[in-house]
Amino acid sequence: TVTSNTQLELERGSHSEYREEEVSLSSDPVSVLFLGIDSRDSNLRGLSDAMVLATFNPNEGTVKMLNIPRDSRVEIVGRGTQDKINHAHAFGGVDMTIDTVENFLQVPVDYFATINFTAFMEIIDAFGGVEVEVPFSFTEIDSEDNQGEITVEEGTQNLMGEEALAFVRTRRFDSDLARGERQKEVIEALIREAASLSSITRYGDVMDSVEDHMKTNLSFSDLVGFHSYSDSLDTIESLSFKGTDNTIDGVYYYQVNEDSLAEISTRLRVHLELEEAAAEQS
Ligand code: JXD
Ligand code: MG
Repeated sequence: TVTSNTQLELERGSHSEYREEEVSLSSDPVSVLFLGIDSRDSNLRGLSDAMVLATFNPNEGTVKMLNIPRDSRVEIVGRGTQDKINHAHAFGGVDMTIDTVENFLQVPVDYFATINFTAFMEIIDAFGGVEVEVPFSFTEIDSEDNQGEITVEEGTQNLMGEEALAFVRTRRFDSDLARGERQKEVIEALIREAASLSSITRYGDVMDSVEDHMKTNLSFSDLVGFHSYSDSLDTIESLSFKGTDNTIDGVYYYQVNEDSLAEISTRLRVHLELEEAAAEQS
């Protein structure tokens, strides 16, 4: 059974402060925040260097995914300061991270899944690897930060854990924004796998193997309910913010463009059926 160490209740209780009642992954439009922590050990403390918010609409059978750049300058809810969004996790764990993301986007975060390097590699290996489009050949540090240990070749590749981790971590050949696109590509592949019938028996194995290296408020029955998407899942739309580089007192930040923030917030709220789509312009 899936028990255990991976399950975590949020301080807020059963539902988001941005909702009136509890929702369910199998029957309601919901959001899931995927967090990748830059650590290996089981305490799951550290910076959330990978942040992807996915919204799922079962009425349409559609998914949207937004990467939140880790250097985005936002209000850290509970501290009242402007800081990089990935610092919320170091200050106040997943609770502060969710409060901060909700306040920034004005969108409820219903579920979360937090993993570290160890869990990421175990999940990818349990799924038999992940097929991605590698844009250029590169050599990177491995999961223990040993230099030059991992080489990934350009082209369509099925990457196992170590290589897949290098693929979602590497940024020095392009940028943090570009690796955010790679993170969405990997999550998309995992979502498609998770929706397919053959992987259902693997949920238990995956959840057991990751143990202390993953925390989530998704239950096993939530994951099983996710199969309601298996027939209909054709479009997974990828969303990205527009923004500018901004250095303040020598510290680099990403400044999300306000119009872009408002537009994406509205699109996610419409997808979650929290508001009506604006009438088409004729
Ligand atoms: C050292 C030096 C020096 C210091 C500092 C790094 C450099 C320096 C030398 C060595 C201290 C450092 C750079 C983290 C980057 C990330 C996070 C990735 C984390 C993950 C992967 C997550 C990916 C996803 C997540 C989503 C998936 C899930 C799974 C659950 C989903 C399922 C599907 C089913 C779902 C449903 C049905 C709903 C099961 C949640 C896609 C865990 C992006 C340097 C690099 C790489 N050190 N790093 O080297 O350190 O370098 O080289 O010797 O002492 O000064 O300057 O900066 O760090 O950018 O990246 O390393 O990695 O922290 O911060 O360039 P960085 P880093
Ligand atoms: Mg880091």
